[in-house]
Amino acid sequence: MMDSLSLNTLSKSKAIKPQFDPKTLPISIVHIGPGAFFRAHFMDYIDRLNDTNPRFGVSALSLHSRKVKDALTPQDGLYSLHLLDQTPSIKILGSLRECLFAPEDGNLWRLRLSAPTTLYVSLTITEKAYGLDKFHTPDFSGDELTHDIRNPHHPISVIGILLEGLSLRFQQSIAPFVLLSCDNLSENGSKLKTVLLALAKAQARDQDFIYWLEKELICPLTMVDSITPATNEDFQLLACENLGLNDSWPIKREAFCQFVIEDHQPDPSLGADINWAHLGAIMTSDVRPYEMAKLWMLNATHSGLAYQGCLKNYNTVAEAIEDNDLLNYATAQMRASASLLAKPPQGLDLNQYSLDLIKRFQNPMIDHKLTQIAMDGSQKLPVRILAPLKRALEQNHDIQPFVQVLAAWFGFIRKSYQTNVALQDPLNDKVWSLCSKWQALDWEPSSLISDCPIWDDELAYNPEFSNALTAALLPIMSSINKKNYEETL
Ligand code: CS2
Repeated sequence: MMDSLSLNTLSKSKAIKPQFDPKTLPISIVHIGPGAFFRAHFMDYIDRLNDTNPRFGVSALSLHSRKVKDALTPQDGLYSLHLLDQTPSIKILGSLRECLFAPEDGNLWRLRLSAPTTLYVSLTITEKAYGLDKFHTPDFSGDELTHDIRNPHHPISVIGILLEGLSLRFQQSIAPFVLLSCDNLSENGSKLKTVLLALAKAQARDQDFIYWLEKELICPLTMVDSITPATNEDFQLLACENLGLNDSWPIKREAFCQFVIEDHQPDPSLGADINWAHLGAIMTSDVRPYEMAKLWMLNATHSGLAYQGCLKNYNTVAEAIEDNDLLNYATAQMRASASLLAKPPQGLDLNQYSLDLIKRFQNPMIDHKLTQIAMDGSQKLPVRILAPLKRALEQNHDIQPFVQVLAAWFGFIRKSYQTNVALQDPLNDKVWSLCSKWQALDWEPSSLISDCPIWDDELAYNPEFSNALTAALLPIMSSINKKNYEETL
């Protein structure tokens, strides 16, 4: 029987190990939402930092599930990271010092967020947790945020918890932590700050506190990139074998990893002085060109491959990109998106970037499930498809690839509806009901386009858009309806 990974057994593994003693790391970072992406990306930077400057232990706070706490606490916070590329490598990361679960660790999260020694709070909470509507303005109608407006001191949402932590600091005259959003949103840091301020106002917080937040809270924009498939059982077995120890939650990713951070550092005397550039991050005064290139080229194409690939019954991105039609789609998508980038990142050749992205998608070691990318479409598509689509309409550019993705998204929803597979999307009731009418062979999609909850009337009633979407929908609809019809015979 293999030993389980922990501080006691660490030396038995041949994997690369932390150069620091995890036990002695002080906690100076709190991370909210410790999913696979955070453990693959942000934590790798922090582990490398601690190898030379061991001051940055991380406390990870989960809000909705105790799975991370249950898996990693018995392992002393250690877990293995597997870089899957031509030359695979394994390292054990040691910077995660504790895992908290908000509903049962209320005192501890308050203590961590208000401690003067907590210098950074980072987040990977996905698009839906930001409390923004389709116009990107704060929307507090969701259950958690509605609860937090009434109960500011007993919050359950990420935004509410952050605000309560910041307010505890304000009361004790402690400078705010630096707040690093690591989610795939355009202008993630400024959106986060806008939502925090709006919630503070909705909770009728003290004016001085609101002013302090406005003035002192630093939320740099970031762009994060590294393809990180979810861990599944097969990978876990293989990972433990390669590690020589039982790891209850190993993480895998491609070797490519990018972190672009707005160069907006606080006063170094406050201690939040991580030299991100030394760790390989790009520091820049303008993150937007990076984030737009990545969202509009990588993420847009990912979603396109996910919905079209699922309709063709492929499982992974690597499988989908082998299909010639989908490869052609991906190339056209990247070309269309690239042509809309007003200001590409300095020194980035967009042609080469497209070729590199295709190579990354083809990585046979990465079994990136299309269904993982397909989830939360109502939250992801506005950022990666609708934003460039609107620009394409304004500038009279090719809208075909964007429209093709939206048509495939509807097809994907319709197929899930038909096969009774639950749709993982916060707006699933709304989008399902739209597609439920999609039964009759002669059904036509105008109501689908006018009632879709993810875009506004301006887009819905744009004839160029609605005609193109109708044309792209017809073959998908008739093929799904035909299959449905044949199955009922
Ligand atoms: C993907 C991203 O799941 C998705 O929506 O497009 O998670 C993608 O893999 C990452 O942004 C890559 O950095």
